[in-house]
Amino acid sequence: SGNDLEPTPHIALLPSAGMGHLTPFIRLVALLTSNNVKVTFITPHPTVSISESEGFSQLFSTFPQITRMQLHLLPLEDSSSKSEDPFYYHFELIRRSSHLLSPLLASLSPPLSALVTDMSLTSTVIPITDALQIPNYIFFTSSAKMLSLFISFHTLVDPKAKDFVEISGIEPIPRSWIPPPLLEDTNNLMKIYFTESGKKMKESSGILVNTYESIDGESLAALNKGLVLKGLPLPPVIAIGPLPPFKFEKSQPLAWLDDQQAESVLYVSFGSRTTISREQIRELGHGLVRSGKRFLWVIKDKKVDQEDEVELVDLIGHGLMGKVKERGMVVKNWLNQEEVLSHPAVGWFLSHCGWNSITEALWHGVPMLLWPQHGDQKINADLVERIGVGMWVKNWGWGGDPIVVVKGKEIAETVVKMTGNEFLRERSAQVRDEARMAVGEGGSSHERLNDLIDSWKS
Ligand code: BUP
Repeated sequence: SGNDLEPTPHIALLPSAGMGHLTPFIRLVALLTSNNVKVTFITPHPTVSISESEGFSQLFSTFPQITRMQLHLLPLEDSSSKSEDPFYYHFELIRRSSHLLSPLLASLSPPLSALVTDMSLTSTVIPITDALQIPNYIFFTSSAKMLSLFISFHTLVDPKAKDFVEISGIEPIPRSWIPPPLLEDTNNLMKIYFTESGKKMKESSGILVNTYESIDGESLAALNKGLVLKGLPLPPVIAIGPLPPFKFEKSQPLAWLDDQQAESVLYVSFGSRTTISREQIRELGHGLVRSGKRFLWVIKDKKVDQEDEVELVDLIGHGLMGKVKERGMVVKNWLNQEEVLSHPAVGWFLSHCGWNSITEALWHGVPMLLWPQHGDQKINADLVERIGVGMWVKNWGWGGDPIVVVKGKEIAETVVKMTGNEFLRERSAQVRDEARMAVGEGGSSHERLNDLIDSWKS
C-alpha cells in the first residue's frame, strides 16, 4: 500500500539489554516495516543472553529489508560494578559506548527521519542526536504509570522518608512499590540510569509507550497535561500499545499442551531475568502439585541463560520431580511464551508481572496470579488488579526477597481461589477485546502510531 509520491521515512532503532527491552523493539520494528517505513536496526554487540541473539537472527531472517548495524560495545575500564545485575551492567556498557553512534548515524542513507532509543539510553544518546540534528524518540518499555515515576524521580525529595511517593497528577504510590534499588542510600546501576535518563527525557522529541488508554489512562492524561513535572512541559507521550505479539515460525512443539483440556492449565513463569531461591522453587513446586491443577512451569536457576547448567531434577529433587510430572510439565529457562499464551489449553498465568508478560496476557485474555519480583513489577501488578484481570496477594512481598519464603500450602490455596474465580475470566475476555480494539483500525493506539509515521514524512 502507500502513495508513491509520499516520501518514505527512514527510522533507526536502538534497543537495550534483555528480552524485556528487546521484545517490544522487535514488535515495533515489525510494525513500522509493515507500514512502509525504512528501518535500520542497531544491535548492541555482544548481547547478554542467547535469547537476545536468537531474537535478532529471527528478526533479520524474517525481514531481509531491514538494515542491520552493529554497535560494538567497549569494555568498561572501571569494572567495579560488574558484580551488579548483568543486565544493568550491560545498560551501562551500551551507555558508555554511545559516542560510537555518531559516525554510524551520520553515515546512514537516506538521512534519518528519527532515531528511537531505549529509555535506559536517554541521557547519553540525546546529546548525540542533538548534535546531528536528528529527532530522538524514547521508547519506554513499561507502563505510563512507571513513566511518571521515571520522569519525576530526580525531583523527589527523600522518597524513602514517607509511606507514599507523591507525584503530581497521579495517585500516591506506596513506598513499598518503588523498585528497592531506587531507595538505597548508595548509588547503584539502576538508580544511576533511572535518575540520569529520567532527567534528560524531557528533551526528547516524543516518548513512545507500550500501553493504551483504557488501562493506563490516568497517567497518560497527567503526563500529557504537563501535570507530572508541575507545569514543566514534556514531549508528547504517545501510547502505541499493546504492541501485537510478533509470531516467528513455530519454535517448539508443545505436544503436552495439545493434549490438555481447554483452559485447564496454569502457566507459571517469572520472566527472562529473574531467579527465585531454591527454597522458594521447591515450595512453589509443592504448592502447584497440591493445588490439583495442571501446570506448565518454566524454571530458571541463573539470570543469564547461557550460565544455567543445573539439571531440573537437581533443582527440585527426585521426590518432587516425580509428583510434578504427574500433573504438570516443567521446562528449564525458555519456552515461546507467545505460543503458550495463545494456546487454548492455557487458562491462567502465574506471572512476575514484567510489563511485556502483562501486555501479552491481556492480549490473549488470560487471567493472572500476580507475584511481582522486583523493578516496576508491583506498579504493574496494581494496574492489572485495578482492571480486574488479576489477583495479587500483597503480603507475599517482593518475590526477589531472599528472606521471605511463601509456603506451598498458601500457594496451593491461592491458586485454587484464583482459578475458581469466574469473574476474572469473564473480565479478561472483555479486556482482550479492548486491547485489540486499541491497536485495530480506528483504535487510539493505531491512530497515534499513524500520526507519528505521518509526522516523519514531512
Ligand atoms: Br522467561 C520467557 N519465553 O520463556 P517481561 C520470556 N519470554 O517468550 P522480563 C518468552 O520474554 P523486564 C520465555 O514473552 C516477554 O515478551 C516474554 O519480558 C518473553 O519480563 C519477554 O515480561 C519477557 O517484561 O524483563 O524478562 O523480566 O525485567 O525488562 O521486564
